[in-house]
Amino acid sequence: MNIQWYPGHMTKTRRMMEENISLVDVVIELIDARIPYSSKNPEIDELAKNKYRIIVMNKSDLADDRATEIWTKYFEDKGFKVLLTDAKSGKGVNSVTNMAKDLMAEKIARLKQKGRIFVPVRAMIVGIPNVGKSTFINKYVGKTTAKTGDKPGVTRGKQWIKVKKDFELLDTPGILWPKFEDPEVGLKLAFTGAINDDILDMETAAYEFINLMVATYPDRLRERYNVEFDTIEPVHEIFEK
Ligand SMILES: Nc1nc2c(ncn2[C@@H]2O[C@H](COP(=O)(O)OP(=O)(O)OP(=O)(O)O)[C@@H](O)[C@H]2O)c(=O)[nH]1
Ligand SMILES: [Mg+2]
Repeated sequence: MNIQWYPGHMTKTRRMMEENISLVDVVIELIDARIPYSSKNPEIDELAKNKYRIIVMNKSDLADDRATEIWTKYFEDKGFKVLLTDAKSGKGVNSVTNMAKDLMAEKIARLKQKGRIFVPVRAMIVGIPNVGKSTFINKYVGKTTAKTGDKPGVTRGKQWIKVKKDFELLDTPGILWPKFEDPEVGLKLAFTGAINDDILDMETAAYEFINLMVATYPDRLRERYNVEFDTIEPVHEIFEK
């Protein structure tokens, strides 16, 4: 099954990001801790070159801790600052302030030396649809300022949010990229809710999902749906159950 989803509003968002990138020092990219590779938009690196970078592995409450540890190291080795969060409960969210300020420390000191008294930190929050950007911002700010929802495409248009006197965040709509070279990437984005259900053949997607779960976390599938099956059973039989 080959899934591609790149509606027009994503092109528009990308353009908006390019227009606003010069206003920010830090780019905070939220990825889904369950699918760190598939949820990292390869176009962000180009957009955010020359910016301070933070990768937030959100939904870490739903991910496999051991895998999360390995991926954290992977991104740190590539030079990113990495933060693990559960934006729903708020766990880890507040650490982003110090992380951003640490990254900015040298620049702030340099500007202050030149006589600037007030140096605000401005950051852009980016990420795939439904990854939790608006939930993250709401927890961070401590009140509901950004609209959230259990489907992709809730945020429309940009929104500046003043967190503190010296910290501002730009919330953006989720975007994907024009082509998923690897079909597995499209599938994993669909399984985790980054792709609009309307364009999916649900039965085929379910078969693919069962295949993946049987090969990786069969016990979680048994628990979640309260079914018994053997991992060598044909997928349609597990589906029927
Ligand atoms: N379990 C869990 N759920 C989360 C977490 N963060 C967000 N969610 C849920 O994920 C869904 C999407 O959250 P949003 O904040 O609307 O996501 P978004 O990235 O702003 O989505 P778009 O605006 O559509 O791009 C909501 O149902 C949230 O409650 C998390 O860390 N853990
Ligand atoms: Mg949003």
